[in-house]
Amino acid sequence: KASLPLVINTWNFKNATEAAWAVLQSGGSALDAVETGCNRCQEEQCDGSVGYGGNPDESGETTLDAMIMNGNTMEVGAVGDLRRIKNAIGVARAVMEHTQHTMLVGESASVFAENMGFIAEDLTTIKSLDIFTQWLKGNCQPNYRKNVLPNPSKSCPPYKPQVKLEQKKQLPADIRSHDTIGMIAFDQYGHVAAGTSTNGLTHKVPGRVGDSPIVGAGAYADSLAGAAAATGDGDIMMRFLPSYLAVELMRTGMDPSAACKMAISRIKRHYADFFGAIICANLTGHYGAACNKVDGFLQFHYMVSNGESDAPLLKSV
Ligand code: SD4
Repeated sequence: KASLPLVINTWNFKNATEAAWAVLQSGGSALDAVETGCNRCQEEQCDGSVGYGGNPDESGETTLDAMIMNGNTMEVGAVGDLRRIKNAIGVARAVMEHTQHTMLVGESASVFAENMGFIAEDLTTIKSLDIFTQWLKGNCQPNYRKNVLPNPSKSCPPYKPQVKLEQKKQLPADIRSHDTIGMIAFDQYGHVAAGTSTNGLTHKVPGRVGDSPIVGAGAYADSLAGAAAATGDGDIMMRFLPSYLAVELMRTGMDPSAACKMAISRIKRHYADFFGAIICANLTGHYGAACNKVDGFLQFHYMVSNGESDAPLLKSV
């Protein structure tokens, strides 16, 4: 049953849903709800793949990607490869509200954040250091490189090119290492917002930015059509702008579940085994989700709050 207001987010990040819902219940805007919900995950380091201290890159550093979109004004703020600042979605919102720009990246994004009053601190934790050292000690594979490039890490043996088949076989294990929060919210004023926050992929090549801060890929919102957010293998997914596609399909009147499925199958046509999922909702409060089942392995969980029950509902597809 459809009902508004509404909050939906990827994965079973229940505290984030509750935090966002509380904002809407107290008369806050969809934008505030999305920022608050995603920030809750950043603070709780949801699944180790949101916020500080997770998924270190090849050099051992945790870097963050985030975006927020106001579906009424179509303003967007985003940060990619953000370093040393914990509240990535807060910085994304500052980009939206205090600059003429849409996206800032890397070291310069961190300097901007510091100038805006965000505290600079090391995002490395004992856990992320441990993931990094285990990786150095272990197979030390520079993931997410196709081949030929030498491994720059002196402690690692020379990089052995991987064939595509081997990369595919690794997929199920990788699923655990990427669980971005993507959230969409509809408030009582008819405003729609969407946002994401993640620390990306483990052992990524430094400088790598995923789909999460890319408008139309990680998330999209339009108060005249609906909103969507995606999670999964961003290197593949950002090539297809699945969140934009889902919203555009809903604009034509397509049911949200069908729109999500079509956004996933568009990617699947080219990358049958990609890991990814999407959530979306239209202006009447109908929502849906879809994921690519790699060998039937993946069950995608998401959370919904729309006043139909006291606690957020855990859904899966
Ligand atoms: C990325 N899309 O950086 C993110 C990771 C993710 O579920 O969503 N994992 O590619």
